[in-house]
Amino acid sequence: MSVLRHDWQLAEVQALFNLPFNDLLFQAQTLHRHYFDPNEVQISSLLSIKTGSCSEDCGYCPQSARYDAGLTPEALMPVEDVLQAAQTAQAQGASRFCMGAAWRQPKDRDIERVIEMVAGVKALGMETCVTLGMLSDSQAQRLKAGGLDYYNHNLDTSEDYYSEVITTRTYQDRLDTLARVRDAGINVCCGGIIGMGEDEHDRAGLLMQLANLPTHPESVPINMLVQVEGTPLMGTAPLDPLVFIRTIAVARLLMPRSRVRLSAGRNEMSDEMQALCFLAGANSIFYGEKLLTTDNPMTMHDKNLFSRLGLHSGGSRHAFEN
Ligand code: SAM
Ligand code: DTB
Ligand code: SF4
Repeated sequence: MSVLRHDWQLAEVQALFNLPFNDLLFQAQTLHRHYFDPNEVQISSLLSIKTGSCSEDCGYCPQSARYDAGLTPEALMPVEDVLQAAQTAQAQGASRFCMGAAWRQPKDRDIERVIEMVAGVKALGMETCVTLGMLSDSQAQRLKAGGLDYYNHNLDTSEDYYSEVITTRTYQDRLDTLARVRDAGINVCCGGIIGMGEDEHDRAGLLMQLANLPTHPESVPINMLVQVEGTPLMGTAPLDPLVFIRTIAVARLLMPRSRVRLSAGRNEMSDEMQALCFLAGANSIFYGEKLLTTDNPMTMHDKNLFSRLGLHSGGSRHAFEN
Protein backbone atom coordinates (compact mmCIF):
# COMPACT_ATOMS: atom_id res chain seq x y z
CA MET A 1 0.00 0.00 0.00
CA SER A 2 2.82 2.39 0.78
CA VAL A 3 6.58 2.26 0.89
CA LEU A 4 8.40 3.61 3.90
CA ARG A 5 9.91 6.94 2.90
CA HIS A 6 12.88 8.75 4.44
CA ASP A 7 13.05 11.68 2.03
CA TRP A 8 10.16 13.88 3.10
CA GLN A 9 10.30 17.55 2.14
CA LEU A 10 8.94 20.18 4.51
CA ALA A 11 6.39 21.41 1.96
CA GLU A 12 4.98 17.89 1.55
CA VAL A 13 4.56 17.49 5.30
CA GLN A 14 2.96 20.93 5.58
CA ALA A 15 0.56 19.98 2.79
CA LEU A 16 -0.58 16.94 4.82
CA PHE A 17 -1.12 19.18 7.88
CA ASN A 18 -3.24 21.49 5.74
CA LEU A 19 -5.56 18.85 4.30
CA PRO A 20 -9.24 19.16 5.19
CA PHE A 21 -9.57 17.50 8.62
CA ASN A 22 -11.83 14.70 7.37
CA ASP A 23 -9.51 13.88 4.48
CA LEU A 24 -6.48 13.81 6.79
CA LEU A 25 -8.16 11.55 9.35
CA PHE A 26 -9.53 9.25 6.66
CA GLN A 27 -6.11 8.82 5.06
CA ALA A 28 -4.41 8.26 8.41
CA GLN A 29 -7.01 5.74 9.59
CA THR A 30 -6.90 3.89 6.25
CA LEU A 31 -3.13 3.51 6.41
CA HIS A 32 -3.33 2.62 10.12
CA ARG A 33 -5.69 -0.28 9.34
CA HIS A 34 -3.28 -1.58 6.73
CA TYR A 35 -0.54 -2.15 9.31
CA PHE A 36 -2.32 -2.53 12.67
CA ASP A 37 -5.38 -3.88 14.42
CA PRO A 38 -7.31 -0.56 14.62
CA ASN A 39 -8.75 -1.43 18.03
CA GLU A 40 -5.53 -2.44 19.73
CA VAL A 41 -3.64 0.08 21.86
CA GLN A 42 -0.35 -0.86 23.51
CA ILE A 43 -0.01 0.06 27.17
CA SER A 44 3.22 1.35 28.75
CA SER A 45 3.70 2.54 32.32
CA LEU A 46 6.27 5.08 33.47
CA LEU A 47 8.35 5.37 36.61
CA SER A 48 10.76 8.14 37.53
CA ILE A 49 13.74 6.20 38.90
CA LYS A 50 15.77 9.37 39.61
CA THR A 51 13.92 12.62 40.09
CA GLY A 52 14.86 16.30 39.81
CA SER A 53 18.15 18.21 40.28
CA CYS A 54 18.87 17.94 36.55
CA SER A 55 21.63 20.17 35.15
CA GLU A 56 19.77 20.82 31.86
CA ASP A 57 17.56 23.80 31.08
CA CYS A 58 14.71 22.21 29.06
CA GLY A 59 12.07 24.94 29.31
CA TYR A 60 9.16 22.53 29.75
CA CYS A 61 10.66 20.37 32.47
CA PRO A 62 9.88 20.48 36.18
CA GLN A 63 12.97 18.36 36.89
CA SER A 64 15.53 20.99 35.89
CA ALA A 65 17.53 22.28 38.89
CA ARG A 66 17.24 25.75 37.33
CA TYR A 67 13.51 26.11 37.97
CA ASP A 68 11.47 25.86 41.15
CA ALA A 69 8.60 23.57 40.30
CA GLY A 70 8.24 22.51 43.94
CA LEU A 71 9.23 18.89 43.50
CA THR A 72 11.39 16.92 45.92
CA PRO A 73 14.57 15.57 44.29
CA GLU A 74 15.16 11.84 44.73
CA ALA A 75 18.34 9.80 44.16
CA LEU A 76 18.40 6.70 41.95
CA MET A 77 15.86 4.26 43.41
CA PRO A 78 16.79 0.85 44.87
CA VAL A 79 16.27 -1.98 42.38
CA GLU A 80 13.70 -3.77 44.60
CA ASP A 81 11.44 -0.68 44.74
CA VAL A 82 11.54 -0.39 40.96
CA LEU A 83 10.58 -4.05 40.53
CA GLN A 84 7.71 -3.60 42.97
CA ALA A 85 6.39 -0.72 40.84
CA ALA A 86 6.82 -2.79 37.66
CA GLN A 87 4.80 -5.64 39.17
CA THR A 88 2.00 -3.26 40.07
CA ALA A 89 2.01 -1.81 36.54
CA GLN A 90 1.92 -5.31 35.05
CA ALA A 91 -0.96 -6.34 37.28
CA GLN A 92 -2.85 -3.29 35.98
CA GLY A 93 -2.25 -4.35 32.38
CA ALA A 94 0.94 -2.64 31.19
CA SER A 95 3.07 -4.63 28.73
CA ARG A 96 6.05 -2.27 28.78
CA PHE A 97 7.74 -0.58 31.73
CA CYS A 98 9.55 2.71 31.03
CA MET A 99 12.06 4.00 33.54
CA GLY A 100 13.10 7.66 33.35
CA ALA A 101 16.02 9.42 35.02
CA ALA A 102 16.60 13.18 35.27
CA TRP A 103 20.16 13.11 33.97
CA ARG A 104 22.00 14.98 31.24
CA GLN A 105 23.82 11.68 30.74
CA PRO A 106 24.32 8.65 33.00
CA LYS A 107 27.57 7.72 34.72
CA ASP A 108 28.93 4.27 33.95
CA ARG A 109 28.11 3.06 37.47
CA ASP A 110 24.50 4.26 37.04
CA ILE A 111 24.23 2.12 33.92
CA GLU A 112 25.08 -0.99 35.94
CA ARG A 113 22.25 -0.31 38.41
CA VAL A 114 19.84 0.41 35.55
CA ILE A 115 20.80 -2.89 33.93
CA GLU A 116 19.83 -4.71 37.14
CA MET A 117 16.44 -3.00 36.90
CA VAL A 118 16.09 -3.98 33.24
CA ALA A 119 16.94 -7.61 34.02
CA GLY A 120 14.39 -7.70 36.86
CA VAL A 121 11.61 -6.14 34.77
CA LYS A 122 12.31 -8.51 31.86
CA ALA A 123 12.15 -11.46 34.27
CA LEU A 124 8.55 -10.42 35.00
CA GLY A 125 7.81 -10.85 31.29
CA MET A 126 7.50 -7.15 30.49
CA GLU A 127 9.20 -5.17 27.74
CA THR A 128 11.71 -2.64 29.02
CA CYS A 129 12.38 0.97 28.09
CA VAL A 130 14.69 3.50 29.72
CA THR A 131 15.31 7.21 29.17
CA LEU A 132 18.54 8.41 30.76
CA GLY A 133 19.71 11.33 28.59
CA MET A 134 22.68 11.28 26.23
CA LEU A 135 24.61 8.01 25.87
CA SER A 136 28.13 7.09 24.78
CA ASP A 137 28.67 4.22 22.34
CA SER A 138 29.85 1.92 25.11
CA GLN A 139 26.88 2.76 27.36
CA ALA A 140 24.46 1.98 24.53
CA GLN A 141 26.22 -1.33 23.87
CA ARG A 142 26.19 -2.14 27.61
CA LEU A 143 22.42 -1.51 27.77
CA LYS A 144 21.87 -3.72 24.72
CA ALA A 145 23.98 -6.51 26.24
CA GLY A 146 21.91 -6.10 29.44
CA GLY A 147 18.76 -6.93 27.45
CA LEU A 148 17.17 -3.48 27.06
CA ASP A 149 14.34 -3.45 24.49
CA TYR A 150 13.75 0.30 23.90
CA TYR A 151 15.57 3.58 24.55
CA ASN A 152 13.55 6.81 24.68
CA HIS A 153 15.29 9.99 23.60
CA ASN A 154 13.14 12.74 22.08
CA LEU A 155 13.99 15.38 19.49
CA ASP A 156 11.29 17.42 21.26
CA THR A 157 10.69 19.97 18.46
CA SER A 158 12.00 21.18 15.09
CA GLU A 159 15.66 21.99 14.61
CA ASP A 160 14.69 25.66 14.14
CA TYR A 161 12.66 26.00 17.35
CA TYR A 162 14.93 23.85 19.51
CA SER A 163 17.15 26.64 20.85
CA GLU A 164 14.05 28.50 22.10
CA VAL A 165 13.44 25.59 24.47
CA ILE A 166 16.84 24.07 25.35
CA THR A 167 20.31 25.61 25.31
CA THR A 168 22.42 23.12 27.30
CA ARG A 169 22.67 20.50 24.56
CA THR A 170 22.21 20.65 20.82
CA TYR A 171 19.89 19.04 18.32
CA GLN A 172 22.94 17.28 16.91
CA ASP A 173 23.73 15.84 20.38
CA ARG A 174 20.29 14.26 20.32
CA LEU A 175 20.72 12.90 16.80
CA ASP A 176 24.10 11.46 17.85
CA THR A 177 22.58 9.62 20.82
CA LEU A 178 19.79 8.29 18.61
CA ALA A 179 22.37 6.95 16.14
CA ARG A 180 24.29 5.25 18.97
CA VAL A 181 21.13 3.60 20.25
CA ARG A 182 20.21 2.44 16.74
CA ASP A 183 23.74 1.16 16.06
CA ALA A 184 23.72 -0.78 19.33
CA GLY A 185 20.61 -2.63 18.09
CA ILE A 186 18.17 -1.19 20.64
CA ASN A 187 14.68 -0.20 19.47
CA VAL A 188 14.30 3.57 19.26
CA CYS A 189 11.51 5.50 21.00
CA CYS A 190 11.67 9.10 19.79
CA GLY A 191 9.12 11.87 19.48
CA GLY A 192 8.45 15.35 20.77
CA ILE A 193 6.23 17.86 22.50
CA ILE A 194 3.46 19.89 20.86
CA GLY A 195 2.10 23.11 22.39
CA MET A 196 5.39 24.80 23.36
CA GLY A 197 4.59 27.93 21.33
CA GLU A 198 6.01 26.46 18.12
CA ASP A 199 4.31 27.15 14.79
CA GLU A 200 2.98 24.91 12.02
CA HIS A 201 6.33 24.83 10.29
CA ASP A 202 7.98 23.56 13.50
CA ARG A 203 5.44 20.78 13.98
CA ALA A 204 5.99 19.72 10.37
CA GLY A 205 9.76 20.05 10.88
CA LEU A 206 9.74 17.76 13.92
CA LEU A 207 7.78 15.02 12.13
CA MET A 208 9.94 15.39 9.01
CA GLN A 209 13.10 14.88 11.10
CA LEU A 210 11.65 11.77 12.73
CA ALA A 211 10.51 10.27 9.42
CA ASN A 212 13.81 11.07 7.69
CA LEU A 213 15.93 9.22 10.26
CA PRO A 214 17.66 6.28 8.52
CA THR A 215 15.14 3.95 10.20
CA HIS A 216 11.80 5.16 11.58
CA PRO A 217 11.68 5.04 15.38
CA GLU A 218 9.74 1.92 16.42
CA SER A 219 7.88 4.10 18.89
CA VAL A 220 6.95 7.78 18.44
CA PRO A 221 5.65 9.53 21.58
CA ILE A 222 3.68 12.69 20.81
CA ASN A 223 3.41 14.68 24.03
CA MET A 224 1.15 17.65 24.59
CA LEU A 225 3.01 20.11 26.82
CA VAL A 226 2.08 19.66 30.47
CA GLN A 227 2.39 23.18 31.80
CA VAL A 228 4.06 23.13 35.20
CA GLU A 229 4.16 26.18 37.50
CA GLY A 230 7.74 27.42 37.85
CA THR A 231 8.92 26.27 34.40
CA PRO A 232 9.59 28.87 31.67
CA LEU A 233 6.90 27.42 29.39
CA MET A 234 4.17 27.84 32.00
CA GLY A 235 1.58 30.20 30.53
CA THR A 236 2.22 29.26 26.88
CA ALA A 237 -0.93 29.90 24.82
CA PRO A 238 -3.00 26.69 24.83
CA LEU A 239 -2.94 24.63 21.67
CA ASP A 240 -6.00 24.07 19.47
CA PRO A 241 -6.86 20.41 20.19
CA LEU A 242 -7.56 19.89 16.46
CA VAL A 243 -3.94 20.82 15.70
CA PHE A 244 -2.74 18.16 18.13
CA ILE A 245 -4.99 15.56 16.46
CA ARG A 246 -3.67 16.60 13.05
CA THR A 247 -0.12 16.08 14.37
CA ILE A 248 -0.96 12.51 15.37
CA ALA A 249 -2.49 11.87 11.93
CA VAL A 250 0.55 13.22 10.07
CA ALA A 251 2.88 11.14 12.28
CA ARG A 252 0.83 8.08 11.33
CA LEU A 253 1.07 8.92 7.62
CA LEU A 254 4.82 9.55 7.70
CA MET A 255 5.70 6.53 9.89
CA PRO A 256 3.01 3.95 9.07
CA ARG A 257 4.62 1.01 10.85
CA SER A 258 5.61 2.83 14.05
CA ARG A 259 3.70 2.84 17.31
CA VAL A 260 2.46 6.41 17.69
CA ARG A 261 2.01 7.08 21.39
CA LEU A 262 -0.55 9.52 22.73
CA SER A 263 1.77 10.51 25.58
CA ALA A 264 1.89 13.34 28.13
CA GLY A 265 -1.07 15.69 28.36
CA ARG A 266 -3.94 13.17 28.36
CA ASN A 267 -5.07 14.44 31.77
CA GLU A 268 -5.91 17.74 30.11
CA MET A 269 -7.69 16.11 27.11
CA SER A 270 -11.36 15.26 26.85
CA ASP A 271 -12.37 11.66 26.15
CA GLU A 272 -13.59 12.84 22.74
CA MET A 273 -10.22 14.37 21.90
CA GLN A 274 -8.47 11.13 22.84
CA ALA A 275 -10.96 9.16 20.72
CA LEU A 276 -10.04 11.33 17.72
CA CYS A 277 -6.33 10.75 18.44
CA PHE A 278 -6.95 6.97 18.29
CA LEU A 279 -8.90 7.46 15.05
CA ALA A 280 -5.96 9.49 13.69
CA GLY A 281 -3.68 6.50 14.31
CA ALA A 282 -2.39 6.72 17.88
CA ASN A 283 -2.00 3.15 19.14
CA SER A 284 -0.14 3.37 22.41
CA ILE A 285 -0.57 5.28 25.68
CA PHE A 286 1.13 5.83 29.01
CA TYR A 287 -1.10 4.25 31.60
CA GLY A 288 -1.00 4.69 35.37
CA GLU A 289 -1.81 7.65 37.56
CA LYS A 290 1.60 9.34 37.22
CA LEU A 291 3.75 10.13 34.20
CA LEU A 292 7.20 10.93 35.62
CA THR A 293 6.33 13.73 38.04
CA THR A 294 2.93 14.96 36.79
CA ASP A 295 -0.54 13.46 36.83
CA ASN A 296 -1.94 11.09 34.21
CA PRO A 297 -5.61 9.97 34.04
CA MET A 298 -6.89 7.62 36.76
CA THR A 299 -6.61 3.97 35.76
CA MET A 300 -10.35 3.42 36.23
CA HIS A 301 -11.03 6.30 33.87
CA ASP A 302 -8.80 4.78 31.18
CA LYS A 303 -10.33 1.31 31.57
CA ASN A 304 -13.74 2.85 31.19
CA LEU A 305 -12.63 4.85 28.13
CA PHE A 306 -11.22 1.71 26.48
CA SER A 307 -14.44 -0.11 27.17
CA ARG A 308 -16.56 2.75 25.74
CA LEU A 309 -14.37 2.84 22.61
CA GLY A 310 -14.14 -0.95 22.23
CA LEU A 311 -10.34 -0.78 22.47
CA HIS A 312 -8.17 -3.57 23.84
CA SER A 313 -4.54 -3.79 24.80
CA GLY A 314 -3.37 -6.79 22.81
CA GLY A 315 -1.24 -9.23 24.81
CA SER A 316 -2.30 -7.90 28.18
CA ARG A 317 -5.94 -7.51 27.30
CA HIS A 318 -7.32 -9.63 30.11
CA ALA A 319 -5.44 -7.91 32.91
CA PHE A 320 -6.31 -4.52 31.42
CA GLU A 321 -9.95 -5.23 30.93
CA ASN A 322 -10.60 -6.64 34.39
N1 SAM B 1 16.53 13.39 31.20
C1 SAM B 1 16.31 12.56 30.09
C2 SAM B 1 16.16 13.34 28.81
O1 SAM B 1 15.80 14.50 28.84
O2 SAM B 1 16.45 12.76 27.75
C3 SAM B 1 15.12 11.63 30.23
C4 SAM B 1 13.85 12.11 30.91
S1 SAM B 1 12.98 13.46 30.13
C5 SAM B 1 11.85 13.94 31.40
C6 SAM B 1 12.01 12.65 28.87
C7 SAM B 1 11.10 13.47 28.02
O3 SAM B 1 9.94 13.84 28.74
C8 SAM B 1 11.61 14.79 27.47
O4 SAM B 1 12.44 14.65 26.36
C9 SAM B 1 10.31 15.47 27.08
O5 SAM B 1 9.99 15.17 25.72
C10 SAM B 1 9.28 14.85 28.01
N2 SAM B 1 8.73 15.86 28.95
C11 SAM B 1 9.35 16.35 30.04
N3 SAM B 1 8.58 17.29 30.65
C12 SAM B 1 7.45 17.40 29.90
C13 SAM B 1 6.29 18.22 30.02
N4 SAM B 1 6.14 19.13 30.98
N5 SAM B 1 5.31 18.05 29.09
C14 SAM B 1 5.46 17.15 28.10
N6 SAM B 1 6.54 16.35 27.94
C15 SAM B 1 7.53 16.48 28.83
C1 DTB C 1 7.95 10.79 26.60
O1 DTB C 1 7.98 11.15 25.41
N1 DTB C 1 7.08 11.24 27.49
C2 DTB C 1 7.31 10.66 28.79
C3 DTB C 1 8.44 9.64 28.50
N2 DTB C 1 8.76 9.90 27.12
C4 DTB C 1 9.61 9.56 29.34
C5 DTB C 1 7.60 11.65 29.86
C6 DTB C 1 6.52 12.69 30.01
C7 DTB C 1 6.88 13.55 31.18
C8 DTB C 1 5.80 14.56 31.50
C9 DTB C 1 6.19 15.45 32.62
C10 DTB C 1 6.41 14.74 33.92
O2 DTB C 1 5.55 13.94 34.37
O3 DTB C 1 7.43 15.03 34.60
FE1 SF4 D 1 16.75 17.08 32.60
FE2 SF4 D 1 15.50 15.45 30.88
FE3 SF4 D 1 14.13 17.35 32.24
FE4 SF4 D 1 15.78 18.09 30.32
S1 SF4 D 1 13.92 16.83 30.08
S2 SF4 D 1 15.64 19.02 32.39
S3 SF4 D 1 17.41 16.58 30.54
S4 SF4 D 1 15.14 15.58 33.11
